[in-house]
Amino acid sequence: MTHFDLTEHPHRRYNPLNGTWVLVSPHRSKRPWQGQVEKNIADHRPEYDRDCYLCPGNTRTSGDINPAYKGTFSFTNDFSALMEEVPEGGFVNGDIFRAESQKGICKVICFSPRHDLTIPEMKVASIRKVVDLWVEEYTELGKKDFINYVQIFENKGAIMGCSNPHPHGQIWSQSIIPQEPARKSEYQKKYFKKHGNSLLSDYLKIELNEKTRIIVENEHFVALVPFWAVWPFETMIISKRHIINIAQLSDSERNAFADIYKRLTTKYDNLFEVSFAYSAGIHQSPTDGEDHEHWHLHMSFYPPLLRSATVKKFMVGYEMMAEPQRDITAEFSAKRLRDLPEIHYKQ
Ligand code: H2U
Repeated sequence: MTHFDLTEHPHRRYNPLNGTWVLVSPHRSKRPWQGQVEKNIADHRPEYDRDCYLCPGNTRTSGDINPAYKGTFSFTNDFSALMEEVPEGGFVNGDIFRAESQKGICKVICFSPRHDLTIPEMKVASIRKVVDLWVEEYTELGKKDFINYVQIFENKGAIMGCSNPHPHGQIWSQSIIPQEPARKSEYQKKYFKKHGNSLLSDYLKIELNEKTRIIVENEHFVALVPFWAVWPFETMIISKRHIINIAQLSDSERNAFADIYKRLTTKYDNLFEVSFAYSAGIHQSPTDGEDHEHWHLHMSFYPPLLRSATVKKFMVGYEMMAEPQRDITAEFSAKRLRDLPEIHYKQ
């Protein structure tokens, strides 16, 4: 028997941010594969679409008319999952049945007036306006008494359930801290108490030294495939400085965030030469007024694609019944993304 090798042998990897595990089976990527290798799904969109409910000047389903916006634009979701006016209360029946009422505000944010662009195709200066809007919304929503957590996210691509290709994201804010950020809060807090540093500051030090999982970096941010990634091309953008939320970003950090967001998503598009689908979201400190010095701002990207423009990873079988599993290693995925050009394939 040879020595254990992360690139050869089945193993489990631990996610220190939420205490979960992923099974990694690198030997399986050597098995024969006869799946599709197609690319270039044609996607020609006009700059303005009169049927799009997010384009400037158009009427939404609610009857509201979008302003003739030139940069970014946000509005309260006409079909909000959470609402402001909900009676307090809930339902408890013994230790088994539990329900609790939940208040919140959901917003839609348009990244650009241009219907045909996506983040990797936008200019850094325009993406900077998206970062500014995130900060504004996080701050304003977070100030409200009944809002204790603000989740900023982007669903990109029809396979991720995105209903409209116009570049946009969403913000759901609510009165409790939902389970994923709550777990991340708990694990980061434990780490911070024990080590006196944020978990992601210590993690970044090792990654910046090893370099095997880094895709791109700039003065203030690093984009990498985390050691514990579940999705084949899962990535994270982590701030180099220990900041707990986007409201703490300096002017140059806001520009750097826009820069790395564009560079990472350009690599994504270049991977299979297709507009790369993902769900991405910012994890940061809750807005409940408590002390959150253990939090470290980061943005996670979960793309579903595995081998080509259409071959997707499914979370099925063992993964639904037991725990997540991947074949290609995080290091392999990072190298593939790192080695891609930074110029968008459509240019
Ligand atoms: P997704 O495509 O990422 O699901 O986001 C679009 C959101 O836009 C969706 O949540 C909202 C939907 O509720 N929407 C409006 O608020 N007004 C409309 O006129 C159509 C869709």
